Amino acid sequence: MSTVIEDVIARKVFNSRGEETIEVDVITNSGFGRASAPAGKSRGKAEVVYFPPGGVDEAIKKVEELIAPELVGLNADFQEEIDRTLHEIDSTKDFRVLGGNTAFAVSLANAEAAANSYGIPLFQYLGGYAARELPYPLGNVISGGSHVGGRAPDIQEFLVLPAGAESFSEAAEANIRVHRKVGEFLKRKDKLFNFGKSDEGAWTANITNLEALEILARACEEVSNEVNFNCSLGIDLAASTLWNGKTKKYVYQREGKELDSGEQLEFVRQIVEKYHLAYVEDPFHEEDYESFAELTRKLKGCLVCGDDLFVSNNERLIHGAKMRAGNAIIIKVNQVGTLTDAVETIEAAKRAGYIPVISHRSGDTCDWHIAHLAVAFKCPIIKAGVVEGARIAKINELIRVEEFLGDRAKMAELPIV
Ligand code: 2PG
Ligand code: MG
Repeated sequence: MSTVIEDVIARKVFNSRGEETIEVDVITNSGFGRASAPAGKSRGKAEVVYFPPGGVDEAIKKVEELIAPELVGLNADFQEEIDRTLHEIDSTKDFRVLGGNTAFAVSLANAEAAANSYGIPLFQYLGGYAARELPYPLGNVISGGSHVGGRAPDIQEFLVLPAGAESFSEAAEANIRVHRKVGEFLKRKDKLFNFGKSDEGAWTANITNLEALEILARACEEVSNEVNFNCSLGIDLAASTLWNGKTKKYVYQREGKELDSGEQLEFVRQIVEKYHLAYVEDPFHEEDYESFAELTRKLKGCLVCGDDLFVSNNERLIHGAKMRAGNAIIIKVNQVGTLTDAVETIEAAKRAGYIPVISHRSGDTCDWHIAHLAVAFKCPIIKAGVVEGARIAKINELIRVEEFLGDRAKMAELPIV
């Protein structure tokens, strides 16, 4: 058995939105790994640059001409060295030379190649024998905001979190029941509703924010009674996409209202209380650490999660943690480029008492790596959608991981603070 890298191959493939992306194979003496990069639609300003000028074609050239020659001969199980090499070749902070998505695909393919060379699953290779906790799946049920536009609600995502489930498979099934029920309720409410879905497989409908919350709350309540455990609600406001920096207002286009920061805080606080939300993501725009901190102080029993705020970046997290801005952080590896960067942020988040939530992107591929990262690095929540091919690939992989672990499998602890 040897993990020495023999070849690194890149190609152009497509994500679930049909956008071009990069896929990389890493081949070792005795193993193989493959990863393709996802893409966000509502991106944080501080995310790395996805591709170099020239796009995916140029990124493939960078792999062939710059990355492969440096990596061949190195050991795939020295992940930090591989990722450091990517940083050294690139030499910019935001991966604008190689492209963050190029680095992502190489980094993840390399980790998988190392695991495969040892003949063990990725989560065990990265997390060791002790890695045996399954995350709770946080799933998007109704879409709005910049993911849909038009007559959809202004809030980007209405989510379900099956917080009381005792196994991952039960949790995944509960989410699917909620999703199905919401579809039925939407049809009953609006005869023109045609079961349309967004990129993430969530329903798209001509309803207001509050109507979406009402419908989701009713579905969660009914499913909770059917499955005998609690399914909670969550939202992702993706508030940077609502924010108008000139007028300093959050613009709710569909509802024709504009809120200043104080009113936004009050609006969020009221819906958290009314619908007993367990999870609120990006309630304020990406530079407003202060409002995040104020809301976190005011809410009890609800995770306040930063996505565009932190962009999985260690420095931004440390800055926010000093003022207790939020108590959870979205981890999307392609916001920072490499696995090592993401792991650093996860570790820092845990030290600061933040809950790491590992997440898909709205344009994703059928890769399942994030399922393994959640178990390996003990992230108690995975945000990966409920249905749709690229989402279900991650959910189904966690069902397999749970089966693989057998009696040793247990659900993560879900601290709702
Ligand atoms: C988000 C994500 C995923 P995108 O805002 O959390 O749901 O969206 O990938 O478009 O950034
Ligand atoms: Mg988000």
